[in-house]
Amino acid sequence: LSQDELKKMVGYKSVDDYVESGMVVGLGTGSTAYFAVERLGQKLKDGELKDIVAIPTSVRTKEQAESLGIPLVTLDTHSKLDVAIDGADEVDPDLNLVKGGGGALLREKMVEVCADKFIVIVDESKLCDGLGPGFPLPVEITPFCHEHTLRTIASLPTCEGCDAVLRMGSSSTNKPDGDEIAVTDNGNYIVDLHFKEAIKDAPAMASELKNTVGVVDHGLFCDMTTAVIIAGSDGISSYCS
Ligand code: DER
Repeated sequence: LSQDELKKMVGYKSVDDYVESGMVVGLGTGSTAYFAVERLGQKLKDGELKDIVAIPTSVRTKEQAESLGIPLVTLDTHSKLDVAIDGADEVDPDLNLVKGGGGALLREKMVEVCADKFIVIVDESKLCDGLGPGFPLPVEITPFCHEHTLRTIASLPTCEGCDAVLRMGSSSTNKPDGDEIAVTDNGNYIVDLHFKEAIKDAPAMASELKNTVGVVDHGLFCDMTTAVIIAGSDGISSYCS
């Protein structure tokens, strides 16, 4: 099975297993969440699901959902969701996550902290023993004095030894494909923190980052995951926190 087929398997299964008619659903961002959004649109269209409203976590998910006719609302009118479904860049054994590879971490976290259930959908390549080395940790920062903020982050005790890199090109990929600074949906910049060793204390790093003036939020999603659905070459497995 190709990686895309694995992503489609878990994207579809997450909707089949966790979304019921009448729910308020958070829609994640990225190539795996794309399939969950596709499945939701399909089931609304064929009448299997009714009376769903959804909250997108990025402009591109909003556009995909609109193209599928999924009714959309915001947290301003629906600040409690039944379920949110999203991908991740890394999942550790405690189901803590690194997210933000697609540049959508702020809206994702805002939506996903409001969901009764947060379902993470990944292919097996995202599993790791410790967060960090496998995928750089995205940190969303304000554009004002961003070089100063980048240096401040790099010198934080919990981030010691990291290589802090300003994300260039499009914010949705950390492949620098241009000489422009990447800008998020919220008009902010992203610094990607490259670690050589596994992050020892993710919650401590999370709070230190959050308490740094100029940092808007970061891609550590700790103690948020309800269940992770994993597609691997030997089929689908899921783990609950
Ligand atoms: O940017 C994000 O947080 C995405 O959800 C990312 O973590 C997963 O994207 P993928 O499903 O395209 O790998």
